[in-house]
Amino acid sequence: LEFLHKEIVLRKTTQLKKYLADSSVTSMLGVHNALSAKIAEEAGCQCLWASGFAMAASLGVRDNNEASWTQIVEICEFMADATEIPLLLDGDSGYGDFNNVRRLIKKIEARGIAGVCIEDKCFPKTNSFINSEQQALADVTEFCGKIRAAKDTQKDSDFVVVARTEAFITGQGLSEALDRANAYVESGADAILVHSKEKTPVEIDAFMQQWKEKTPVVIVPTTYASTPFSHFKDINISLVIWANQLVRAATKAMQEAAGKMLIQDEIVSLEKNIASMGSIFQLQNTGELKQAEARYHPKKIKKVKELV
Ligand code: SPV
Ligand code: MG
Repeated sequence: LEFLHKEIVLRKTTQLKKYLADSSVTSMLGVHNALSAKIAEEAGCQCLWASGFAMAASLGVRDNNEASWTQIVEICEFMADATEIPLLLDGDSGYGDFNNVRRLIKKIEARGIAGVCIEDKCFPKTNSFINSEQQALADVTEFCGKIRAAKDTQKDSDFVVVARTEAFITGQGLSEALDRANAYVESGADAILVHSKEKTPVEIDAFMQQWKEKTPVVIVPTTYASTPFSHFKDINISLVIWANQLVRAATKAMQEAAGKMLIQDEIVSLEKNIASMGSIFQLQNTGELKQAEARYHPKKIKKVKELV
């Protein structure tokens, strides 16, 4: 029966592809390590965004490809191992040229990552919210080569390659965004991520009005987060990425706690506002190890009991 159950559960790649294809809009939460990934999953999140910004921040470096791609893949491996839901890697500009992209795809597929998003910026990239008008877009032909290289390399036919255009971010406007999106779809992209830093979804609305392709569209409404969620469904968005709110929530909580912990009287009041040790043991699936010990190493349990 266990075998049968395993057969029925969809592969993570297939799950992600379904979220892109179905008519409803799915929220993805941006995560930066396995703990945040697990927390997002337990909150009911259906798929995860391995945020380049958030992973960089958690490593204490900038979102400028200061962490190497193998360091990023290592974090993603922990996230994928800790969760049952698909993980989409923010693969920046692909960490180099088409050949680096091929190697990336080979390695992330082997580690259970369901898809990658590659953006049309140059290496090393800069976060979209920093001096964005001065950022150069990648050459279209060269970027299309990266998308084709990714699609030709994947072994699992459902592995997802999202092409992200920064045309709006760099101030290039609608026709550039559309031309690029069309070229990326022709090169095999499974979805287009169109990014905007406007306070309202004006650019996204304009893009969606013209976007006649059936290819799913992904957005990151960090600056236009106050838009009613139903609007995204109305304009046929497939995935909405809440990219950085979890790392920001964690940062503020830790800043507040750290400040209080240095004042002795505050430690007691802090206790009721922080996660219990038990809840962290649960996130680590500590109970499973106890069960495994009973099954595979019962003598160990006996020994521990004798000691106490
Ligand atoms: C990320 O989460 O790293 C992103 C989204 O790429 S953004 O920071 O908005 O560019
Ligand atoms: Mg990023």
